[in-house]
Formats: sequence, C-alpha cells, structure tokens
Amino acid sequence: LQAHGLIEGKADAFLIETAQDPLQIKAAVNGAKSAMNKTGITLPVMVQVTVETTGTMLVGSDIAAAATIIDALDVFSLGLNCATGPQEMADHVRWLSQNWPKKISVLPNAGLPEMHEGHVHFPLGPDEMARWMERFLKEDGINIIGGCCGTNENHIAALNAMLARQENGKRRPRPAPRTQHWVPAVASLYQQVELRQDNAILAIGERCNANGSKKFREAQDREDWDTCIDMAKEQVKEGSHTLDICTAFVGRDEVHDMNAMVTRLRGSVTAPLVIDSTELNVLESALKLYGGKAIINSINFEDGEEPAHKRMKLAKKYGAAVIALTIDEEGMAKDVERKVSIAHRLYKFCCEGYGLPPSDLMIDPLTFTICTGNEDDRKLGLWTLEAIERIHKELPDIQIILGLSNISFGLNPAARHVLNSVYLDHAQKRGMTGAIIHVSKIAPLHKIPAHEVQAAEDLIYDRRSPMESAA
Ligand code: THG
Repeated sequence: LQAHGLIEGKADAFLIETAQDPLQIKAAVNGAKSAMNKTGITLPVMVQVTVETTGTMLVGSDIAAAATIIDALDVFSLGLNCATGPQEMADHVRWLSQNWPKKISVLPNAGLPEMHEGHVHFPLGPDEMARWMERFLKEDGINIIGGCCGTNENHIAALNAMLARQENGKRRPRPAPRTQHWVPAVASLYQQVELRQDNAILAIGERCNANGSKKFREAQDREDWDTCIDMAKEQVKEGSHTLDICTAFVGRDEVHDMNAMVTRLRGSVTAPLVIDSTELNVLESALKLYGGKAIINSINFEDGEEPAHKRMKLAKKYGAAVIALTIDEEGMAKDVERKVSIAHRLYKFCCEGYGLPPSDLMIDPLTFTICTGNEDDRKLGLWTLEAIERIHKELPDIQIILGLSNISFGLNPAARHVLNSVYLDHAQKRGMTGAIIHVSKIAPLHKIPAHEVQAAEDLIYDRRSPMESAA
C-alpha cells in the first residue's frame, strides 16, 4: 500500500534505505514490485544498507552477504547510508566498487556522532565530506551521492560544488571506470558462499534430512530442535559450505517442522540453506522466513511445466538459486541423451524464461544406486558421469550437482564411504561443481587403499571385478 501511494504520488524511484536486516529488504522490494505490477508502472528500486562500525549490518550481514542477497532481487542500485561517516564506509565502498555489477550510492553521516554537553554533534564539515565523496567518485566509480544524519544544506551544496568542479564544470562528471567482478554465490545472513569453489566442490551437508538420517528423523519427531541444530552446526564445522534441509516425514506437519528449522538455523549457522521439499507451500514458507539467499531443491518437469513455473516464481520473488533435476513427463532420465536434453530444456526454462543467472542454476543429472546387483542398473553411474561431462561442455556457466550418497545405497557403510569418495572424485573431474554429501565420510583418494579404489572404479565403469567381496 505504501509503495502504491508513492507511485500514485509520482515518485521517480523507490529508495529502501537504512536497512538493518536483509529480510526487511526482501519484504520492501517485494512490496514495491507488487505495487508496480498492479499499476503497470515500473520504477527503479534502490537499496541502501546500514553497516555499523562493527563492519556488519545489525543482524550480522557483511557487505558481501548483503550484496549477494540483494542482487538476486533484481534492483537498480545498492549503496550505504547512515550509522557511520565516509571514512568508516570506505572499505565497503571499495568492496562494492570491485564487485557489485550495478549502480552504487553512498550517503554517509557527517562522521561518527560525538556527545558535547548532552548534545549530539556530527564532526564532519561540508568540505571534508565533499573531499571524501570526490575520492569515492574518482577511485571507486560510485554513481549516486548524498548525506544522511548530521548533514544539512551546506553539505549538499558542497557536494554539488564538488560535482560542478569535475571535468572543468563542462558537464556532469562520469564516475571513474570500474572493473568489477561479480562472483556467483548464495548467502546466509552472515556470509557469502561462492557457488564455484576453487579446486573443490560446493559441499552441501546431507544430514539434516528426515529421510537421510535416522538421528535427525528421531530428533525431529520428538521436536528436539537443539539436536537438529547441533547436527547442522557439526556439518558446518566439518566443512559443509551449505546445508540441505528436508523435514518431509509421514505423519508430521512438514511446514511446521521446516519453519522450526529455518527460524532456528537462520541466526545460528553461517552456511546458506538448501530448502529440500517437493511441496510448494513448504518451499514458500521457508523462503519467507529466510533472510539469506537460499537454494530451492528442487524443480523438475515430472508433472509438466506448471509446478516448475510456480517454483521459478518463488525463486525470483525471494531471490534464490535453484537445483533442477533431469526429470520430465516421461520420468527420471537414466541415459546420457535424455539427461543432456532435459538439462538444455531446464536451462531454457529457468535462464531464458525467468532470467535466472546461469550460475544460479544447479542441474542435478541424478544419482542412482549401482549396487542392486541388477544387470539394468550397472551402467547408471557411468551414464551420469558421461552426462556431467557433456552438460559441463555444453552449458559451461551453470553448476552441476549430485545427491552423491544415493550411488551406494545397498552396500555396507565402509564400502559406501569408499564408493562415494571415488565416485565424487570422478564426477568432479568431469565438471561436477557441487554435491550433497556427508563431508566427514568423504576421503581423498590417496587415503584409500589402492585395491579399494580399484574395486570401486570397476563397479562404476562396470568392469565386472566384483565389489561384492567388499560389500
Ligand atoms: N538430489 C537432490 N536432492 C536430494 C537428493 C538428490 N536430496 C536428498 C538426497 N537425494 C540426498 N541426501 C541424502 C542424505 C542421506 C543419504 C543419502 C542421500 C544416506 N543416508 C544414510 C542412509 O540412509 O543409509 C545414512 C543413514 C543415517 O545416518 O541414519 O545415504 O539426489 N537434488
């Protein structure tokens, strides 16, 4: 309603400012978008976060986390205002300059407030303020300037005079050129996590899953949330970059349990969340509660495109990355050709249809167990590897992930760890960028006895040297 009134009143842009919490920004941006949809009038949406002297927003988000979350909301500009003066903002302005792909605004206070005989005094005068802004303009290429607390018409006049001095006063100054480098990422409230890890995969912790862990399921069933959260924290400690959360459990309320997890996790773990549910309402209620940039797990075309449309709308509305499975109206893709062709269809649907950045699309070409003993299943692991290689070649900018542990269902735990580790290594070499795994149960190949690696590879490549002895 407020946004609607601003449009009716002929506002030129929306400015969402002095933001302390990314969740508040998501709500405000969506309010503005909904009013723009209703009126058919599109205005630029500008966002400004308030970074305290601690170096983070009040809830703890640093500038990289905030930028990652806000970028996914498709805004016009991002900047800083309030809390501090320009000096304290300089590092964050520099970060924006080097990373943020769109316009940058800077509206500092007139320095850090001091108390003088019971009165608040802002120490920075107009000229000093203008010198800082000139530096930001010339060194960091910022686009929009102004002042916040403690500034008055004299400060603004000084900024105006500074601008008029640029380029001999002939015309409005161009900001210094920037060579920013935007890194594809997701984020918790606290930190940005890059979707492409250097020489490693993005590790998605698998254990907070009612179907994937007996311990989790039992804790969830007795609503022992402390144990559930401890399992999340333990996975982060072990090296999980993000956490898969699944509360689907027959006989329990999945929305209630997901909400219980998200409200507790958002303020207590630094890893971004992967919301794993087949139910649209579970996905939406989790995303509504989460201030970070989450990953939706998952979309597919099993029941046609309608469910995928609904999930992509959620992804755009709440600013999330997306895991997409190679499943279509014919079912789960098992052979290479079908996996690759569905991957292309998913790419067109999500990236061309909804403007999802390719780097935020995480294709999962499906892992099936190769340990059933069925003749028909023996090549499933190999086909997935070949599909990874092709998808990586044909769609180099997207991410490729697997629910790795599925590969070894049916084996004993020790053999599973070996097969999972070896399969991970092969999948990574072919272009997989992330995996849902139990990090502490993955070993580097040089730590696994050579004959066990050999046995696992024989199984993966269907070379008929029986792994059965290991099982
Ligand atoms: N793709 C995507 N999402 C997924 C999967 C996928 N989410 C769920 C699942 N598959 C990946 N997660 C797991 C989690 C646990 C196990 C397997 C896959 C697992 N758990 C042991 C078991 O069940 O035997 C441990 C049991 C225990 O600790 O009690 O194997 O493919 N996108």
